[in-house]
Amino acid sequence: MLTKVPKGWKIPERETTPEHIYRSRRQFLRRAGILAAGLGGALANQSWLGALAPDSPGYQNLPALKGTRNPKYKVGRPITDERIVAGYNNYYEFTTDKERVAYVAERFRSRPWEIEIAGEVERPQRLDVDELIKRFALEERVYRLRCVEAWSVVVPWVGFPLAKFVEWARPKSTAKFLRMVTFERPAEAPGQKSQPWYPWPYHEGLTMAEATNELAMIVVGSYGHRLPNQNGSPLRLITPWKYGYKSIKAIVRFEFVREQPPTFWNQVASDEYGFFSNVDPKVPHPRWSQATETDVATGRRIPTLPFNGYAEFVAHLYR
Ligand SMILES: Nc1nc2c(c(=O)[nH]1)N[C@H]1C(S)=C(S)[C@@H](COP(=O)(O)O)O[C@H]1N2
Ligand SMILES: [Mo]
Repeated sequence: MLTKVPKGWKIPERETTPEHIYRSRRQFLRRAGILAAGLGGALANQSWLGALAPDSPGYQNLPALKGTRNPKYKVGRPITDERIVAGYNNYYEFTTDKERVAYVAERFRSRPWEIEIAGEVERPQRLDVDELIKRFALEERVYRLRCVEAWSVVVPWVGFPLAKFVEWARPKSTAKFLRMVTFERPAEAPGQKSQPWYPWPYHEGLTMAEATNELAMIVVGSYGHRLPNQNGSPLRLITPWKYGYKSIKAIVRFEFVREQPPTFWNQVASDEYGFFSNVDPKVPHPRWSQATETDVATGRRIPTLPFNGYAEFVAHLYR
């Protein structure tokens, strides 16, 4: 087990990938004869913006999408430059190289897109994503996003409260959890084809109390326009008090279920990624500390806050 926290803010991939996944991936790649150099050296602090390709694709020409700014949720940090949020992503369906996701996802077709609502609901249904979005008043909320790999950004999301969606979907009283599932299209998402050891499609879950908490949001836009592919177009979850991997992208199915559903990262490494995954600076990841995080905009290390700064809204859920 590695216990050392890397100095540079970029954590080498071998330290953030569960050990057995890292090993089986290398074996797979070696067998396939395509083991790339990868594992780039740590970038010097502060050089982040300069190191980014001048403008990664996918976000410049999207249709405008405005929401009424909701000033209730304060972050105490500037909004992160959009070039970073649209140019540095985790989206394993496409690639594990964060700086390449925008390029690999550029031609992915995220419309038309059908959403399925299933399980313990009064009326199971399928509908077009834009038909769904039309039913809700859009808000803009500026939230922190804290990845389990100890980096963070601040993003102006556009969307609506997940609680409103749940109310509209009319779950039965037997619904105890909300399960969400991402698309499975390996022909268009090379990461799904090249990484067969992952339990695709990506899937996540929340308790009904979490899903109806005021912070949980269905996000359909960012920075005043439609969501770019790399950030989860056409529709994703944002749960800002949890590590980023709970915020599942490109959802195709919402399923109300009776039992706690399995989740993608928990199935991959249950000792490292739990069901709740609330941000907690006091509980280290088995392979690195969670006490601080790198603000990707500045390269500076800042303290990590309990529940990512949202304790007043959610701590009561876990007492
Ligand atoms: N479907 C899907 N959703 C996902 C992921 C993924 O690989 N696939 N990565 C998660 C992780 S680890 C993080 S940190 C956030 C990153 O969101 P962003 O790229 O919009 O900043 O998306 C989350 N949602
Ligand atoms: Mo993450």
